[in-house]
Amino acid sequence: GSIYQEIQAAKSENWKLLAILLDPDKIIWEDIGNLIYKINQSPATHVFIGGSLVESTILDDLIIRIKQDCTLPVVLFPGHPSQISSHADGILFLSLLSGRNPDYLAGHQVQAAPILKQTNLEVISTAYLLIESGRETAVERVSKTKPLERNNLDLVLATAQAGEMLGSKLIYLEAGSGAQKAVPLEMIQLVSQNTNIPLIVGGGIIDWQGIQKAYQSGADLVVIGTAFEKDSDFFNSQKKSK
Ligand code: 1GP
Repeated sequence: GSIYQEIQAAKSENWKLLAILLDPDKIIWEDIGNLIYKINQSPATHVFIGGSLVESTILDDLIIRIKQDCTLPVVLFPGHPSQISSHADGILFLSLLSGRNPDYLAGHQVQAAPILKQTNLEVISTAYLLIESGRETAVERVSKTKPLERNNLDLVLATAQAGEMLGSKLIYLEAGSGAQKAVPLEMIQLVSQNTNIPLIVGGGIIDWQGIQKAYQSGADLVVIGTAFEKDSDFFNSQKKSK
């Protein structure tokens, strides 16, 4: 089935999903075989590829290489329309609804649409909400938008619900890569209980307990970037020490 159908099925069956996020700018090419091995050993169900900057030119090569040895769906998580590769399986078609920068609400999407039409990528419309997480994150800096305040739960919920009403298929609550504080659990709970589409949560989750708490609060898919990037044995060591 399609990537989205599988995510929907997981939500309705309460199976939890896990994405490892790889930033092409941070890949050490010499180590790629080992990295893919670790992904295959991990509980990940998806590989997300992206980053706020992505200046690297290895995007196509990286995805081709991953797909040689890894059967997980590869989903683009782009920071810019230049970060599209027809070698992936799908793309999160993000609209940064937490901000008011027209480029990130609709401009980049207009740029990307004709490119995506030339590919077979599964395009998954995603309401992307950046949540305040301590210090400024790359998403905030690059998009020149303000995150939603952590304690303004009403505004976060209204934004997520607006995304659903606009036709988004997923909601992504994002604290930002390497965030000091992850998305608050009560926020995950409020949004998951008051929307009907699958919920992705990521940013600043650094241990197994953080992953489990996000799931228990209602996240359907958790994204792990930095923790795995720093230590490709992350999932092994976490499960043993649990
Ligand atoms: C960032 O949500 C992802 O877009 C992952 O964040 O790098 O903090 O795991 P981390």
